Amino acid sequence: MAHLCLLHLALLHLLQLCCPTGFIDLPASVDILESTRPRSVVVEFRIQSAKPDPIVQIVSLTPDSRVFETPIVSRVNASNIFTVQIILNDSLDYETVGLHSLRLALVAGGDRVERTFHVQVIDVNEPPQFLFSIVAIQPDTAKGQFNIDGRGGVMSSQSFDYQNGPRVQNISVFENGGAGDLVASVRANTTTLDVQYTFVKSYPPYTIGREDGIITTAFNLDLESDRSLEHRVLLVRAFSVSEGRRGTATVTVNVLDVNEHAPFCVPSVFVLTVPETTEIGKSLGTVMCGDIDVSNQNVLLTLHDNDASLYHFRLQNSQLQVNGSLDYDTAIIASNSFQYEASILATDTGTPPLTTVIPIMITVTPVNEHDPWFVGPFEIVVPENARWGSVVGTVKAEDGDWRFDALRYSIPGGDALFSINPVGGELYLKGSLDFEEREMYSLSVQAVDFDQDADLTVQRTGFAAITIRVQNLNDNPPVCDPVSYESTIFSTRSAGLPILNLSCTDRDGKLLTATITNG
Ligand SMILES: *[C@@H]1O[C@H](CO)[C@@H](O)[C@H](O)[C@H]1NC(C)=O
Ligand SMILES: *[C@@H]1O[C@H](CO)[C@@H](O)[C@H](O)[C@H]1NC(C)=O
Ligand SMILES: *[C@@H]1O[C@H](CO)[C@@H](O)[C@H](O)[C@H]1NC(C)=O
Ligand SMILES: *[C@@H]1O[C@H](CO)[C@@H](O)[C@H](O)[C@H]1NC(C)=O
Ligand SMILES: [Ca+2]
Repeated sequence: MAHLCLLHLALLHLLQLCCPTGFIDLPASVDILESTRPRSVVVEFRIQSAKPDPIVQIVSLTPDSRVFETPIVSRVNASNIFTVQIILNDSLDYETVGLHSLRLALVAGGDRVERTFHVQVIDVNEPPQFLFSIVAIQPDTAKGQFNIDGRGGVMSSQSFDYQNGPRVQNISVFENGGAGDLVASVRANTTTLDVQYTFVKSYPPYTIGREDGIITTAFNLDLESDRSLEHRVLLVRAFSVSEGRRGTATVTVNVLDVNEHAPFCVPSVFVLTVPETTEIGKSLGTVMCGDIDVSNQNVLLTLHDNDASLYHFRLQNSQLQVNGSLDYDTAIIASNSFQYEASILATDTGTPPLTTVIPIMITVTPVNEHDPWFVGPFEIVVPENARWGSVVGTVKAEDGDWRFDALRYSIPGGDALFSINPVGGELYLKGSLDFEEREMYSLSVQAVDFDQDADLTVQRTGFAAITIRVQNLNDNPPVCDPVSYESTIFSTRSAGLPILNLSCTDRDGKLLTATITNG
């Protein structure tokens, strides 16, 4: 029983404790001379693994580079011990990166163990280093003076000494220059002919000419499709195999936005029909604008009127509102098919700014707002001999609604003696007048408007009382009593005695005079 138990423990030990997967003697860090040649072994350490094919990966490397090759794992003997070598892939440069931190993962079957490992680069003073100068090839446009059509590199033309001068060159290029656009030229200050230029690591947007050190864009750099292009730090290395020397320069490339896109707005046009009585402050809609360009996404909205629409609209927080009473009833608006025209300009903040125009076309519909009113005459004098059918006068009414003359005249209930022309307002006599019978008539007339409202059944009426005065004419002869008189008087009749008292009247009521026409 005790033996069995021991055996059992030993098995357990073999299975679980004997050979856990792990790093055996990986140091926390190693020091390595900056002058160490590529292909040299940086570190060799052991791992153990129960599984036959362990692999060791560099999970991450800070700073990111390709300085190290993929670790090489080899089996030592029949045991579970393996050796791992990390080999230098490229030359080191203390001035660029002094410390590389590697995160290593040992993966064996389902097991995974991670460790961090540091490579400390030891500075080797190995003058003369290359002296680099960076020279602008494109027009030497001074910073801040670039403009939209003068595409091209903008940079300091100051050269720098790798050892003593500024370590970073700041280059600016405009976006959308296409593939192959010149960015900068890096040149090693040496007479050696076999200088070659490379990027320390790959920067997909850029390529560098191996022989000439000319950095160009690998594809069209469009900030609108990739914002991260805005700033990129490029490490450029030059090396001479014959001289066994090298140097590194840091080039910061800034991609400047070009204002290529005018703002886009919704709605892109306002076409509305509203009643002329639409109240002030009423919203006609809200404009929403955006801009694709990365550097000028603010959009300013301004309202532009014309003479007819001046002050009638306003913009309040992107909302188009009625600002002044709209009117259907003016000749100006009628001449423009009852349409108010204005526009909203949406302007971005680019240099130079780009603008999108949002046309506004607001058609007003009529509302019958006013009763017609009579302007006179309100008193008409008609000679009593006016003939049947003659025009005794013309009344006139007006209206505040367009069209102002869209009126029809009538006499409510009709009249026995007068009629009116519905269109012209002429009053006709349809009987005869006699001052002696009736001196005055009071006539009620009305004017009814039409076509002054979007709803054609909406009509309004104005009334007036017209006084018609009959003008007296001398149309009746005097009437005397007696009509004839015959009498015999004595010749001795004394003078001065009355013979006859004539009583005469005249219906026209004039002062009468009598004269003896003969005898
Ligand atoms: C296998 O290698 C390890 C490490 O070098 C060593 O300790 C061990 O004795 C070797 N085993 C045999 C069987 O050679
Ligand atoms: C480099 O240039 C860009 C664009 O002109 C500017 O925004 C940035 O501040 C500059 N950086 C340095 C370090 O001069
Ligand atoms: C190039 O190097 C020489 C000496 O090595 C130095 O005198 C010269 O100023 C350098 N030129 C530039 C442009 O840095
Ligand atoms: C709106 O109307 C007021 C007067 O009522 C005027 O002072 C103002 O300028 C108008 N606004 C616009 C944008 O036309
Ligand atoms: Ca009216």
